[in-house]
Amino acid sequence: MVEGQLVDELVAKYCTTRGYRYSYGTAGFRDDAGRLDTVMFATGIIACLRSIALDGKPVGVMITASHNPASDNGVKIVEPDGSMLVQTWETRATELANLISSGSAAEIRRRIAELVTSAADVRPRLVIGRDSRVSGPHLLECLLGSANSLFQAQIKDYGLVTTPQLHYLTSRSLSVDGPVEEEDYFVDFSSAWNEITRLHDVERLPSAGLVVDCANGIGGPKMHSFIPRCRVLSEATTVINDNCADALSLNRGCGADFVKTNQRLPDGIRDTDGDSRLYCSFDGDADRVVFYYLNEDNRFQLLDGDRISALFAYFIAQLLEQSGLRSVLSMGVVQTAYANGSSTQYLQNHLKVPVTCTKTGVKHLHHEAVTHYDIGIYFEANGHGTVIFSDHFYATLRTQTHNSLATKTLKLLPQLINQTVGDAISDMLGVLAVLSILKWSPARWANEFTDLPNLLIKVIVPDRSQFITTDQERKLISPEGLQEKIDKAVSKFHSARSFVRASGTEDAVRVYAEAATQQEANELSAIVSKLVL
Ligand code: NG1
Ligand code: ZN
Repeated sequence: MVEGQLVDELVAKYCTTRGYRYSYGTAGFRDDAGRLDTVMFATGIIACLRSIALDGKPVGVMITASHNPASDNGVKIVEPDGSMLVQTWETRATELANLISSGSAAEIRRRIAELVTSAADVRPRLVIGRDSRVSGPHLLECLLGSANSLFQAQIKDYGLVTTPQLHYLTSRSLSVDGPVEEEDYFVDFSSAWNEITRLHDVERLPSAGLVVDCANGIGGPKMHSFIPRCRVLSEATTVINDNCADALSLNRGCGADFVKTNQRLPDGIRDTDGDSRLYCSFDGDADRVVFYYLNEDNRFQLLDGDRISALFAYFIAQLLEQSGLRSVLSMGVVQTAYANGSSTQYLQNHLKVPVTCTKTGVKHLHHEAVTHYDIGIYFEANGHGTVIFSDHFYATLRTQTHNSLATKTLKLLPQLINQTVGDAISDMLGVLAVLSILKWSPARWANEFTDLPNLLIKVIVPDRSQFITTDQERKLISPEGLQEKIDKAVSKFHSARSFVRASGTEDAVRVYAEAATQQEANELSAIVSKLVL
């Protein structure tokens, strides 16, 4: 039985940000860091209850606001297998955070007592990590306030880690008896890289070096720990924007989101640097990556999530063909409506690979990939994604007695790719391995197809909840009549497409427009943006 007085004391101490409305969205809770104390306290309770409901299995908690400005923060809960929190529990998290935020002292006391006493007599286990934001330690304290005082949880705090490291370490804590350390992450992925590059006699990258922009986030120090363990890369890689001690520089003028949204080089790279190098940018918590290079005219060329999907699909289809497994193992790509139309055409018509479209948010893409394919490749255009391999994939490869180079490579790929969630470091290794094996320069990779010109912008509207979509967010059903107007606008342009949806992470709607020329895409975007206001 929990003492009412204890609850009162804890709420008074840790829940200082009351009176706000919170929502556990696509990326967990995310807000200005100064508004999150109550959310963290509530998340401590929900994470412990989730672990108890799963018989004390380790549940992950990551404190991060990814690519958002340095003044924001957030938190998300990770299932013991490393996947995102199941949806029914997201609702519970939202309800509890709002009750503690806005309920009376008596209501809060009653609800928390109910939750704690109805839980089975199991000691919960939490695996915790945070990105480099200065608000992290304080928010962690609020989370521990409930997890320790109400549940006496068993806690493994990994301190500063990337989001994908936390997912990986959570799933390892489930599958391994004994201690799991951050070192395991470094060893597992660097060993896979060293093995696959040795197998293919890779001695150099197919570009004059690699430059990695770490968004001045937690990816910087992690890359410095990781890269020296990787053959070839240790000599070929330069890490920039790695100053996570300068809190305010996080995601500012650099990082995957900046590069993708502005379609330009980040701070720290000049267009006079054109020297056939391959560049990539991580976001603030290193779960996204986009690549780029400077072409012969020193012009910036982006290689985004659509390109990464296409590269993996091309390479794995070739391996399946070579090992005679193309008809035995199903492979498909999952995209969102933001995928460039050319990439979808390329996959379906050129590579003959099935493509499915889902709602925005990696949990939707992940679910689709797991449900439909033995090899499910999914990337959002912004560079967030991974490749996942089914039990049938592993079982099939175990029965392959003739180990050709292609079969050996297929066996190694799942070890190189962090399957729990999109991971900038591991996705980067995957891309570099494929490019090195194929001996493809960045320009050769870009040559596979030409993107349709497009524009993605944010429009601030009075109430974004009015914008309700259907058909995987490609069509609006509310506000009434708006979709018909958008369709009419689209019909005036060539090879055009446009859709509008409310952002799940910002108070705005997003307008996407694509057309045969950049001018047409811009014009279409301007027309649709006016329509939504
Ligand atoms: P919203 O704000 O719902 O569009 C953005 C990204 C998503 C995803 C989430 C989580 C775009 C268009 N949207 O979602 O792909 O990454 O953030 O971080 O890039
Ligand atoms: Zn991120």
